[in-house]
Amino acid sequence: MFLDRVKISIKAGNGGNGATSFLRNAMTANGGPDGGEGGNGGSIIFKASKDMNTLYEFRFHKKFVAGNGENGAKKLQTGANGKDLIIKVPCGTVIIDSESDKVIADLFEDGSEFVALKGGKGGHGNAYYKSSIKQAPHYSQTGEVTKGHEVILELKTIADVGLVGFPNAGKSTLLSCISNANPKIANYPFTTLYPNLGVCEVRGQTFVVADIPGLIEGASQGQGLGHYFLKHVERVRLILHLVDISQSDGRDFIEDYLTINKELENYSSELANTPQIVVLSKIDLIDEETREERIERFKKEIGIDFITISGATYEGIEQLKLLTLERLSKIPKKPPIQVEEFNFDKRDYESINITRDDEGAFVLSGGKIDNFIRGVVLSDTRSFAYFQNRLQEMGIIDMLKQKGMKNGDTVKIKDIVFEYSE
Ligand SMILES: Nc1nc2c(ncn2[C@@H]2O[C@H](COP(=O)(O)OP(=O)(O)OP(=O)(O)O)[C@@H](O)[C@H]2O)c(=O)[nH]1
Ligand SMILES: [Mg+2]
Repeated sequence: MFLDRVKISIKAGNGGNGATSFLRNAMTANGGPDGGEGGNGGSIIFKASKDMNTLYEFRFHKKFVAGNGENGAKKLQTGANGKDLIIKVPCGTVIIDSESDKVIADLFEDGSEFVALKGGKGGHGNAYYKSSIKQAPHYSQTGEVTKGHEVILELKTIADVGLVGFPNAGKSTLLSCISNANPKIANYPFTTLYPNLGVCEVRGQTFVVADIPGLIEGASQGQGLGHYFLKHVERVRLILHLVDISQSDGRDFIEDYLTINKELENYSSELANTPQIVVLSKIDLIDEETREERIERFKKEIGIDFITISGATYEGIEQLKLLTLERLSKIPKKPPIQVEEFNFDKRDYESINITRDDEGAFVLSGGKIDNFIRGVVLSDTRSFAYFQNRLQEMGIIDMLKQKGMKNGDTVKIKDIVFEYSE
């Protein structure tokens, strides 16, 4: 079974909590703070692998969660970092953010990596907060909790050459003649159900050929299997357009040629503009006279260069390989899709917003506030005093005053509600 588009969910690991702890042993009755740092969460990383050629592995496995960071502990023990999760995908996998439909990565080269989600930061332990004026902080910071996201993986095959044509035109036969691939060949349409890749070697050089399932009229609109697979032709540099000149399926070969080109055009102008070599196939099935007559017709009605081959007698195969190599040498490789840097959770550590609620209370929100509040465990009056000091230091009290806060006004920060007093 071939699978080339799948939606999966990913989540980076949470950061571990920092610890609140004080050194106590036989020698020290009242030691300093020794709560260690929380470990960072693991990241979600995609990695391209040439050993995979479908997304089949994602058929049942759709949820990917990286390891959480461990909590810090006493004696300044730092929590272990969560394990990164490396998700292997075939080369040519495009990663799309499901919510915005934006392409966020194109894993083109074998071994290339993309960090989709960074693990949550570990929280600071109380030892971190020790200072000359604050000898015994009674608070620590919780780890950053990460959010899950959905992404679509879409495989867009990477090959130098794509074999395109009607079903039964002889594409798979040609692939088996020119490359190491062993595709299924049969005398019925739609034998090939997914792209097969083969490596063709000519004069010490190689190129990759993709055999694409047969196209029919309306393929670009979803007829047959075509539309499904046209995306696998998007990245080829050169199309070998196979046309069954023997007309073994009873259609007119010139009509076939025009129909396929129209489908490529309907799909995208880029496909229509991809260089082609027209390959008139199955010449062994017609006598010389018919052959000449049809070739003349093609020259007259279409008037572009072509090559004739037979996958049965191998006539023309060597010439086709050489011509393909020669043409490829003049066509630059297609680059990966250019993507802007994408950040799922644009981590905002800077913003501070002040609004008033229905009761007139001052409500604080924003990234800087969220990050700050992570550090607040209001377990005792000392940590509340620290909290107030920090509000002062961060300039938040001044900002609130500018917005009209006076003695006795209520201030809300997430779950914390207090009355301001000078
Ligand atoms: N005599 C002769 N038969 C051929 C030639 N090329 C292909 N065939 C036969 O034509 C039939 C179809 O060939 P395939 O290579 O499977 O055709 P295809 O284009 O891959 O077809 P789909 O995968 O269905 O799109 C098979 O029976 C082949 O043996 C040829 O050059 N000469
Ligand atoms: Mg085939």
